[in-house]
Amino acid sequence: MIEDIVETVAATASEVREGLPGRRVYDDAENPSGEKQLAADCYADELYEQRLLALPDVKSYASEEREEIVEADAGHLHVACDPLDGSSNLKSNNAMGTILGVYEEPLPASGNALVASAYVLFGPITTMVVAHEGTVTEYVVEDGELRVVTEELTLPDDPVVYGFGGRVPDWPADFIDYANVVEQELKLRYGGAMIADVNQVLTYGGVFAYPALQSRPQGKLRLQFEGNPIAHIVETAGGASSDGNQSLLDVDPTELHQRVPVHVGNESLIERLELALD
Ligand code: P6P
Repeated sequence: MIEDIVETVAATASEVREGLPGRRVYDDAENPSGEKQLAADCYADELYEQRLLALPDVKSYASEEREEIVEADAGHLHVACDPLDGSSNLKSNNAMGTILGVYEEPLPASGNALVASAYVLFGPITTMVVAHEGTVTEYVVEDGELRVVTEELTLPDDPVVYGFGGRVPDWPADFIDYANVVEQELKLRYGGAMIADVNQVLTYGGVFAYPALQSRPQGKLRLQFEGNPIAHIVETAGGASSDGNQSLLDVDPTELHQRVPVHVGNESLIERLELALD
């Protein structure tokens, strides 16, 4: 069940982290989103596929790093994995990690079909955040083992930080207006790996966004692998999410690698965002 998946991801993530040195080189390949793949991306992807599909409850494995879904013979849960979110941070030795969504329907699926979501953050220490059955739990991961450090993680009421992706000249005018106001109220925290930036929002309160851009109206982040799981975690922690109009969990799934504008954080900041984009 979910506990087996969480424990397997924690153990595998430790192995992935240990294997990062020496894998900072780019392979010749690209992922389905047209992004260059690091040797580390492929290494992590193969490990997660192997370990997760070996679990009896896992029916399929989908990854941001591969076009097709891999099916197992049995099981009823469908996992969507971003094996190394923010892998471009490997070159500069900044935080990154793994995102996992566990859906009870075949992919592409609505975020409302998530039964659990998690990320493993490779920061100064390795932590794991898991949303399941209405609660968010934070763990420290040591030698592949999980130790609970926060039993019911909730978003702080008073927002402190913000982080907005993309380039300012590429933001639509209505998002620029929203950003100009938020920048007067909060502190900038943007590090180029969504889970590290979202972890700051969950810790201090605030908002993270990778908005729609003029050059790419659907933004950069993938709904199945990034938007849905992170929205599930933030909403379970008492926050909100939006594609600009609605909760990310309500966005219609049309294709496995579809992109979506991502905004997550304190409810008041997300409400203001939706008003600004109206
Ligand atoms: P940019 C990492 O590549 C990622 O998918 C997210 O983790 C992160 O928030 C975003 O893209 C960073 O994008 O354009 O700032 O490099």
